[in-house]
Amino acid sequence: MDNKAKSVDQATLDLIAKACTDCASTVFERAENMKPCPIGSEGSCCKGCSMGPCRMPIPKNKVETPEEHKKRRGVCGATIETITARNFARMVAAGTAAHSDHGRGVAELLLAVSKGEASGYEIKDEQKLLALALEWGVEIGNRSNNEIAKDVAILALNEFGKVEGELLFLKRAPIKRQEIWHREGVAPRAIDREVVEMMHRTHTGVDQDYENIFKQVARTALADGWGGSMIASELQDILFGTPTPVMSQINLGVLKKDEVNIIVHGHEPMVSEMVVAAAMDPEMLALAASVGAKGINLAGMCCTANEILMRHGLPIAGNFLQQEMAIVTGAVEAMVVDLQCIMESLPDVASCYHTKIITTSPKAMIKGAVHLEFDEHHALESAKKIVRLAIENFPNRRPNVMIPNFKSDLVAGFSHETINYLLGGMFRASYRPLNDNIIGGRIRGVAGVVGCNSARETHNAAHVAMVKELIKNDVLVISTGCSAMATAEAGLLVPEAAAKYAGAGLASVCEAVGIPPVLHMGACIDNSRILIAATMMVKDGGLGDDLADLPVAGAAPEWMSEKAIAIGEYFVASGVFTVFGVGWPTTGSKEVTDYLFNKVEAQLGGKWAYEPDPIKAAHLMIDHIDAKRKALGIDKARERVLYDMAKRRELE
Ligand code: BF8
Repeated sequence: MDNKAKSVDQATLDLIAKACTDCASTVFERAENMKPCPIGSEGSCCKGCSMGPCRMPIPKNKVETPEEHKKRRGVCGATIETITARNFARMVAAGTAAHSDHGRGVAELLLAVSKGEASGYEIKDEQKLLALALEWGVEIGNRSNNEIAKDVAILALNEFGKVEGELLFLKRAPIKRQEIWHREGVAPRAIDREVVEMMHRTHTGVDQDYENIFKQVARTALADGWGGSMIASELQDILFGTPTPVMSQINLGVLKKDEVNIIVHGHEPMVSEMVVAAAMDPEMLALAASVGAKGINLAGMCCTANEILMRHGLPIAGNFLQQEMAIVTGAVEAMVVDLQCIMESLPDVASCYHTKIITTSPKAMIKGAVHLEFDEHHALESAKKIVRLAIENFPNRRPNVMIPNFKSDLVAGFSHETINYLLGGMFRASYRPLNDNIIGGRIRGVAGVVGCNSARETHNAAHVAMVKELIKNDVLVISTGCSAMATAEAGLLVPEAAAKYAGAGLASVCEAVGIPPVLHMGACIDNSRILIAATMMVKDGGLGDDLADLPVAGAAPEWMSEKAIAIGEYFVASGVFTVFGVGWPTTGSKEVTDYLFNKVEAQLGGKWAYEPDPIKAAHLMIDHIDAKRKALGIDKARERVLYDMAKRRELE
């Protein structure tokens, strides 16, 4: 691949070139040297036992007869349908496990805080704690926040392994959606149980009916979206604050030449929240000055970046494919990582510079990194150790520093509470104005564009092209994860982007409310916020009585992670049409692929699609939105209602 085709972001291109000069090997180079296995990528390889691996690709250049298809089996007799379904199912189980184990960690921290065993942390959003306590039937009365939080944390932890009943958050969904889950037998019981059962049923010789496997796939993914991820988002808001709009900047140009640069990378905000506090500590600032630095500059990478952006307005250095690039600048004193989406190559890249890679979790160590295990019971002390190590590394900078002069402004912090408030005002917070604008036709529909970068595609290209096409066609975009960062780097996350890129209807609403056409809702676990926002749209009325009735669609145009597959599956199992790009992992079986792309809709209301061209994919979403508008009877032009401030006051 020509270097220019590796990214649409100039900062990244400049650093890819610098990495070559510095002899640092990066993901872009490795992707060129390692072609994807054609059999594995279509899901046709089974390595579930020692009789295989059995490789059963669709015969090339040849139409398979039914007889030949029948014979296409693994040594144990498994059909290609079972094998592709099992492979897909295990991706969903892994993705769900990752998000949910994160959620469990937050619940454990809340419990420790409530018992006074985690100094440095506190309950930042009392309102949200009380609302959740009320929802879960925890007594409030005259009890202290800590007493209430303790009960909430225990109930949250119980969601992972409870013996009876279903997940508590399922009750948040529209009634019709809950009925569909019960009708189809996919309502999740306990989070760990669904993951364990998924792994059991995909073991050799267990579930051998792919449609039955997919029931458990849906149940497992729902245990992520309406379970583990939702617990993580809710409890993080309680502990660290519910996001409200913040301005900040993104891209590698946020690094500073004359300051100690620390990058926090990964997913769980427990570490990064304390590193933020430690970096502001006068003792640390004095230490930085003593080594000749003008200050301490903290920036984020991947979803940890989204967490500290949403709550502190701290800048983002980049998304998934930019993690090595940050080190290649030569200006990063320390990259502090916790969990997930962390490239094992980081210490190797860092060996060409002075950067220290610091691992903090006993669950995720890397050979060649410095391991400073984070102790939540003495969090600030742990964080100071990390910051101190970074500061002491500042004098070791080598001469090969190059910080690209690229960064973009952005506005983030659109939790569903914030959207509610922005649209409806403090006294009548609601999604009514959004629904009215959808019914009236100014906003055509809503798209959730989420997910990763993939080194198999031009970095950020599909995110930016798809989102531009959607907003041009009056589709409001809500975004999370690396996708939100991609569009932020392209300048789409500022209110002015509405006038520049959005269709006239969407632009007029954005202008009246003062929001960008792309709303940053947070990290990947915060896709659960999208589920809640969609539920609120149903509950506010006029757009049907189920999530599947809404003129909405989802997409992950540059996905790479198993977590993305779990997210896509819980979108689908919640009734949402969801389009993925890059590649599709079940193409080894036409029958399974047809089930996911078509047949599943009759059962769950949502379905998958695969379209690598982002513009075509955007139009699949727009066509779906239009079909839903037609079914709702709102496809004809109607009186357009625009709720500006005067109109809102009138209502009040
Ligand atoms: O959880 S979008 S590359 S950083 S998996 Fe990873 Fe994908 Fe980025 Fe966040 Ni989500």
